[in-house]
Amino acid sequence: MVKLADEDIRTREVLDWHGLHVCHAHLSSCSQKLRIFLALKGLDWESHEINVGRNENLSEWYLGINPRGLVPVLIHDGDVHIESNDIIQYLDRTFPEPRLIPAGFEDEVAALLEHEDDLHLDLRALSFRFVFNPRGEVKSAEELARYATAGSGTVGKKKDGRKDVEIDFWRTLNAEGITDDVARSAIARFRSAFDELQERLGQDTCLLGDGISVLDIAWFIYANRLVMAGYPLARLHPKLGDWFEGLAKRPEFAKEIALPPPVAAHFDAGHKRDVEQGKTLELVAGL
Ligand SMILES: N[C@@H](CCC(=O)N[C@@H](CS)C(=O)NCC(=O)O)C(=O)O
Repeated sequence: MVKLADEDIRTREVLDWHGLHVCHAHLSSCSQKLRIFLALKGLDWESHEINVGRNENLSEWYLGINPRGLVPVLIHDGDVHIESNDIIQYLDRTFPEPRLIPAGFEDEVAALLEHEDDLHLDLRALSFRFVFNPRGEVKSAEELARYATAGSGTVGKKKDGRKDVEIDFWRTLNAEGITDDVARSAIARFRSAFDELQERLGQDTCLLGDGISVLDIAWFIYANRLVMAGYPLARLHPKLGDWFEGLAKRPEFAKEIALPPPVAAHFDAGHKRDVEQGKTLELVAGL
């Protein structure tokens, strides 16, 4: 559980925020996961939208809330919680009805969510290569310099190394983009994770039996992003494809994956260019 210590937090106003407040971003996969979770829980929360496209997450103000500069963040009665999977587990314990982590499965779910989080930079790499179609440099050298120095730089009072990993990702993206080799390795890791999930699904409708759990929410969002990137989910993992289609019809899920028309048009333009250049995800990975 990653609840920040008092000295980690520089933006002191949040200590006075009562109730549930969420700092989140529209197309962020971790934010989508948390918003679906909150909707299924029926919890009311106050929204603080952070525009990561404009790098608002790298501002002094936001780094004063989350020293890692990442979304989402939960502020519950002045306590600041970071890391989407920790936030979800915390909320499920704190507001147990309806349970989205079945009793007795807490440790197994925690381990499986950790596996999901381990693939997060792979998801980001594939998103930048095959979905987002960025216009120019995503984060300037100046913004990255501010990222390096703003905020306390500590989590739980200890110097935190996560920000360096993030900065390294953005510098590499600026310098060389997402290469075919990086894309292929990421796709291979997702393919093997999806094979495991399909096995886990067996004849059930959800990943932990027949009721929706946080695992369905988390993997649905990843599967959706991979499908957007052009990964042939239904062809390579037919049962998982059915599971995905079933969840996509539910209103809480459908709402999160709907794209505003201008965003969809921008993503389509990138995909069209990849098709013309013979550089779609399927062709790059030889699927
Ligand atoms: N392990 C973190 C990952 C959070 C993360 O990487 N969030 C992304 C959005 S999904 C982000 O904040 N990216 C910052 C950026 O794009 O500048 C979590 O689960 O909360």
